[in-house]
Amino acid sequence: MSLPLGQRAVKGFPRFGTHLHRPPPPVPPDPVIEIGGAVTAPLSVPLARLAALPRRQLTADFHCVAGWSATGLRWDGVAFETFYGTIIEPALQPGAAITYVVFRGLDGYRSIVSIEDALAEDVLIAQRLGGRPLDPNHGAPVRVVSPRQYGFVSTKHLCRIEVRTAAPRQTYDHLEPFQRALVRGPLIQPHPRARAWEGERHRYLPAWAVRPIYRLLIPPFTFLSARGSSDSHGRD
Ligand SMILES: Nc1nc2c(c(=O)[nH]1)N[C@H]1C(S)=C(S)[C@@H](COP(=O)(O)O)O[C@H]1N2
Ligand SMILES: [Mo]
Repeated sequence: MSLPLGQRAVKGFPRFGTHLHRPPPPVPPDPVIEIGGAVTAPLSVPLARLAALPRRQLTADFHCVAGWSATGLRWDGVAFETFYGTIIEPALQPGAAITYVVFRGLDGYRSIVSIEDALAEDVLIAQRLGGRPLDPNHGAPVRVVSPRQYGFVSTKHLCRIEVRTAAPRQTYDHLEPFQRALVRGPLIQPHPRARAWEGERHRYLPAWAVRPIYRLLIPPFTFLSARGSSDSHGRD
């Protein structure tokens, strides 16, 4: 089994993210995916509609930019390509040339992906992991999975998709003040394509320069994420 350069396999699949210790967001009783941006009118797609679309299964490794990889994850859901072609494309403003997609989660998180990367055949709106409905820690009710890109692209708790005709500006309103300070500095500037096999960790700096620094983030992020995880509720 081989991994992209600088990645180390971990056992299992840790909860990890900029959410840190915050618990996963509650799932609304009738979850929807809102569609916005360059569409003729905003759409609200009930998740129940996914059941009518062709299913896509995928077994893939998951690479976090900080340097850990979870291996052999079995996902099940709808290919984003299928969702885009069936639901988003018919709603686009006439003549709109979509270049970017913004995925937003119920916790306010967002990832920005070029339309080419988003439409890769292995990008999924995942509903199941390892044969079970997605649990809150890993993105219930549904999440994006883009296995060839670093994990920060794979927005959990997906609730909104925006289609854009120009590069959206990065915003960090979902982050804690200290994280915002980090991303305002030069050290953490996500690469716009984030392809794991190309080592696209940082927008400007080479992978070898940021790898040892990013690796330092793994223990605290893993610890805090586990503390806030849904199965630690009621304990301590
Ligand atoms: N909604 C949301 N999605 C998110 C994050 C987050 O904080 N919130 N973190 C990202 C990062 S950095 C990683 S590595 C993966 C981790 O996914 P996991 O918790 O299922 O392991 O989720 C990504 N998607
Ligand atoms: Mo990550």
